Amino acid sequence: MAIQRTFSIIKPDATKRNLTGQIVAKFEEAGLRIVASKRIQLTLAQAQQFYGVHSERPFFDELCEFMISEPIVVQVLEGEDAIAKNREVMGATNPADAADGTIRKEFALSIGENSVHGSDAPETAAEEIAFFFSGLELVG
Ligand code: YYY
Ligand code: MG
Repeated sequence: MAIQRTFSIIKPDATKRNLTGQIVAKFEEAGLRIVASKRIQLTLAQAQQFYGVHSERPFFDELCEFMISEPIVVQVLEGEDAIAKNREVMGATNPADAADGTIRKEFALSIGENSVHGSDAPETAAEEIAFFFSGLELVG
């Protein structure tokens, strides 16, 4: 596997509980490098666009309201097989199903308030990075 970049969000439940540093440490311990990082607060329109693929799902409104409820930290992570590695470090969507040592097992509050987002494929990683960052902000 080659060096990849993936997109990550530290979600409102985690920024609110001051867990940003502990979550970043998990990425770095797994060999993922932070090549871009910023703290922002989404508008409702931005949250709806970002999660547009889920617009027909019953949890969509709640998800978007949650994502705008507090600041988030958006990041680009780089490393060997970064997309899969990040998903591994994150753990399963539902913290009840997440493996020991994963971010969601340790920190997530529920399936909705689950502390982190991570891209699921090369195409979505490229789209999500471009949604939040310009090329000049990516410093490898
Ligand atoms: O990629 P991942 O975040 O692990 O899960 P997705 O299936 O893409 O869902 C995105 C997001 O939606 C999830 O992180 C929480 C929320 N969600 C929910 O609130 N309830 C569900 N049953 C499924 C997902
Ligand atoms: Mg997803």
